[in-house]
Amino acid sequence: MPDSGTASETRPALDLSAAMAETATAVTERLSELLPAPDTAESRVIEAMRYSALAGGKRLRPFLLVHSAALFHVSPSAALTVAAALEMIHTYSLVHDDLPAMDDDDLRRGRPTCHRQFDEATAVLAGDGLLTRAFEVLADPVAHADPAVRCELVRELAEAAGARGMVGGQMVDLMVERGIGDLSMDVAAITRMHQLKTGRLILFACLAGPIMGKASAKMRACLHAYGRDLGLAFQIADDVLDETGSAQDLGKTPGKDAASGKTTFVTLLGLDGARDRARMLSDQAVNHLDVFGPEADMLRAVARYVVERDR
Ligand code: GRG
Repeated sequence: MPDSGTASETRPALDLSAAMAETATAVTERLSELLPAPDTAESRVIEAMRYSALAGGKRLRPFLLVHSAALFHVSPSAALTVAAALEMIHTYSLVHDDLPAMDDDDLRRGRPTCHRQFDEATAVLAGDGLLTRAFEVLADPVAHADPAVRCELVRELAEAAGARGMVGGQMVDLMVERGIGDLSMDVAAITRMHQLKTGRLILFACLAGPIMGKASAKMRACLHAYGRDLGLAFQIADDVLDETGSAQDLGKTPGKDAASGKTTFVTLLGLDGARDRARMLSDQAVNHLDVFGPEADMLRAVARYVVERDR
């Protein structure tokens, strides 16, 4: 008789970094296919879109999307297409965030920012091009055979990226930084701002799979709770890294929050308090996956990575 063992003894070893590298390569290839460089007068804007979208990054959102979709037996190729659309939106937000009118940054993903490499107007257009191309991709049958599912993906992503999501969070962030509207930031207010600015796209990454797999309301609620806690844990870890990370590891300029006197989870909770809060949220995210068996182990592992990462 085979040794029955415990569940954890018989599970195959997880290699999170290999799995993340595999998704990163696959999504970069899909982005390259979805953003072909034309030989026409307007090719400069596509070149700028490709420059930023193919530059790398952790590809965390695609990883979450692909692995939560796998829980519901979604076609891996369709999940990768939706993940590429999401990464286009994420990249557009970074390109626009780096502009002189916003954060005025020189370094992103270890390379000159889009407006430094090209010029400001081209970077605005590249961001616009990525934002709109993402929805064109989601509306295409390659994203999903069922038009009702495509419609739901479009609606969910538009809400996550728009004024009731990431754009709204970015607005509040700028208002606080520039003293517009006299907003004061306590833990509750900063939590809400980051749930919009960073959390909503991460939440979409975790919800797209259950939407594509037509999962039950109960399963959807579990992934929703996981994505919400993970998004906030990710942002708190980002605040910690801004304080402790290096430009080489992060591929962007660290220490900007402290230099500008910005209120962050670190200024409100202290470094140790912020780390504890991020770990607590990551544990809580993992607990929301209790309805799943070992098939959700990659999502459990990435929740730990999000708060222990150094880039
Ligand atoms: C301009 C509409 C608009 C929104 C900008 C996302 C954002 C909103 C600004 C980025 C500024 C920032 C540093 C936010 C903190 C968290 C965050 C989104 C970090 C970047 O995401 P990563 O670490 O980046 O996943 P990579 O390069 O790995 O994809």
